[in-house]
Formats: sequence, structure tokens, C-alpha cells
Amino acid sequence: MSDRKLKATIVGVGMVGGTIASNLAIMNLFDELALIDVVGDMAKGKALDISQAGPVMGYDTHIVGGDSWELMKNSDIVIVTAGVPRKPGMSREELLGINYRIIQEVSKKIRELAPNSIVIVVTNPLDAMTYAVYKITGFPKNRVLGMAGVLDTARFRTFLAWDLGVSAKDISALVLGSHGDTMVPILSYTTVGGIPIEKLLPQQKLEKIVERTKRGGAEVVELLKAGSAYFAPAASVCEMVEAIVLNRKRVLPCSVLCEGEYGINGIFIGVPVVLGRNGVEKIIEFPLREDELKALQKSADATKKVQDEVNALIEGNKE
Ligand code: A3D
Repeated sequence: MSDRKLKATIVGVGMVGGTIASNLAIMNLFDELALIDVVGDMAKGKALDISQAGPVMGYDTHIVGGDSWELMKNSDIVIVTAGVPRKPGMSREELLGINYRIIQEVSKKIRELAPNSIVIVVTNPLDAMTYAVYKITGFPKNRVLGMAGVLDTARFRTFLAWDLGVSAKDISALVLGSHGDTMVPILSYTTVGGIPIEKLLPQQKLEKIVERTKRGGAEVVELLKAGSAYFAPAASVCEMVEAIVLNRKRVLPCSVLCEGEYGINGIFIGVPVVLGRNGVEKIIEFPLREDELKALQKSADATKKVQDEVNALIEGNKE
């Protein structure tokens, strides 16, 4: 038997990161979890608190926390949730300048201390920050991906289930594109127990649900008053982590580098991928309805603008 231990690090253990850490401990996927935050004592405190839930919840994962980057050493998976969340009325793109500086520092440390890891990015603006991690770490494209599509799809499934009065488990759906106002819920492939959604709900109703999905994050931000959603985002990250660690070959929408797929080139955007031990094992390309393909490409154009700003920041930092 191999004595190789599986290790995950979460960088930024605020609301999303802390919830991910607790979920991952409960899921018993790793031998070791490292929690890193600039607020070192808070990370230490969360590590202690989550450890102490172990005897009750039935896990004995070794959990450490602090502000030392060394804690990340030799991680198999690094989850990046360091950054500032949105305030009411703020767009995700407005976070770019502040969060880029954080992502830059984090990426350099990942490159140095966890050079073989698979990195899952959560920090907003999501697609552009995932691109920044990809550029700065220099990792191959299969090892850098962003979480957004799983969350957006979960929100879409929830709203559809409420409207239909059925279990959300029986709704199979896909939300593609950028994590923002231009996201594209793919109605033509959404089914309820195998039945196409467009046969069950009128167009007007579907449009309302699509709109609510697009504002899903903002709706929570407005209600929380401080900070943004964290339970559903954390659950979504954990679904991706499980698919990778257990080599499940799950088909999930993730923000990944497109190189020609769907007519999109050089841009990180949400598309369906197969997730397994190698991270992003494959992008699944399938024929979309013309209006949906156009919407996806429009979403990619919007992401490109933010990605260009990241390029300018990277260039600026070289001088
Ligand atoms: P919050 O609770 O503020 O946690 C962020 C943590 O990052 C804090 O504990 C900070 O101390 C820490 N931090 C800041 N700078 C650094 C640094 N340089 N190194 C290490 N740690 C640092 O925010 P949150 O957990 O609610 O959100 C975190 C990020 O995730 C934000 O950018 C959110 O916008 C984003 N987010 C994305 C989604 C998606 O669906 C993509 C969903 C929810 C949140």
C-alpha cells in the first residue's frame, strides 16, 4: 500500500473557503487540509474548530491553518477563495483591481510550493481570475479551472424545481458562458426526468427563471447585506473536487481555456468538461441552438474584455 497522502489547500478561508474546508472534511476525501489566510489566527481558529467537529461528524482529517505559505507545500489540489466579495450594487468586474493583486501573489506561491497541483479558482471576477492563475502559474490548461457553472446550474435547477413542484435532483441542466450577466442557461438541453423543459413550462415562465438565475448571486448579496453567497458556492466547489479526487469523469460546466471550441479562442469561459484525476480531461463540444451559440460567443466577448485588462495588469507588473 502506498503511504502517499492526499492533501488540499484552501487559500482564503473566509465565508466560502471556511465552508469548503468543513465540507471537505465531512466528505473524507483528504488526509490533510491546509487553511491559509492573511488573517493567520482566523485560519488557525477555523482549522481548530473544524478539527473539533471531527469526532462528532466522523472524520479524522489532519487540518492545519495559518498565514504561512509553507502550509501549502506539495498539495494535490489548491482552492483559491482569497479575495474581496461583492457589496450590494457592485458588479463582479469591479473587484478586478483589488483581487488581481491577491491572485498574483497566491499564484506565485502555488507555482513555487505546489507545482503539481490542480487549481480550482473561486475568486471573482471568476473567468478573468482563472485566466490570471493560468498565466502566472504557467500550469498546463488541464490543471487550472474555475468554479461558476456548477453553481449557476444549481441555482437554475433549484428555481425550475420550485416552479414545477418536483425534485431538483431530477432536473438535468447546463449553464454555460461567463459567470456574470451574460451567462447562458441552455434551455434546449434542460430536461426534467428526461422530458425537455420547453414541453413543461411556457416560454414566458422560462424567461423569468433564466433572469432570476442570472441575478442569483445578486439576490443573495442584497439579502445578506454583507458579503456574498457561500453555502452553494462551497458545495459546488466540493462537487468538482470529488470528481477529480475520485476520478469520477463527471460532466460539469467549468471555466476552462477554450482553444477553438464553440468558436472561442484563448478565453476562459464556462463550457461542459469531463473532470477526472487529470483535472480537465476533455472539453465536450456539442451542437447548440443558433441563439444559444451566439449568446455563448457574446459572453466570451464580454470575458475577453476583462481578460485583456488582466493582460494589461500582467504586462504592467513586468516593468
Ligand atoms: P471573504 O469571506 O471576505 O473571504 C475572503 C478571504 O480571503 C478573507 O478571509 C481574507 O482575509 C482572505 N484574503 C485576502 N487576501 C488574501 C491573500 N493575499 N492571501 C490569503 N488570503 C487572503 O469572501 P468570500 O469567502 O465570501 O468570497 C471569496 C471570493 O470568492 C470573492 O472574490 C467572491 O467574490 C468569490 N466568490 C465567487 C463565487 C463564484 O461563484 C465564482 C461565489 C461566491 C464567492
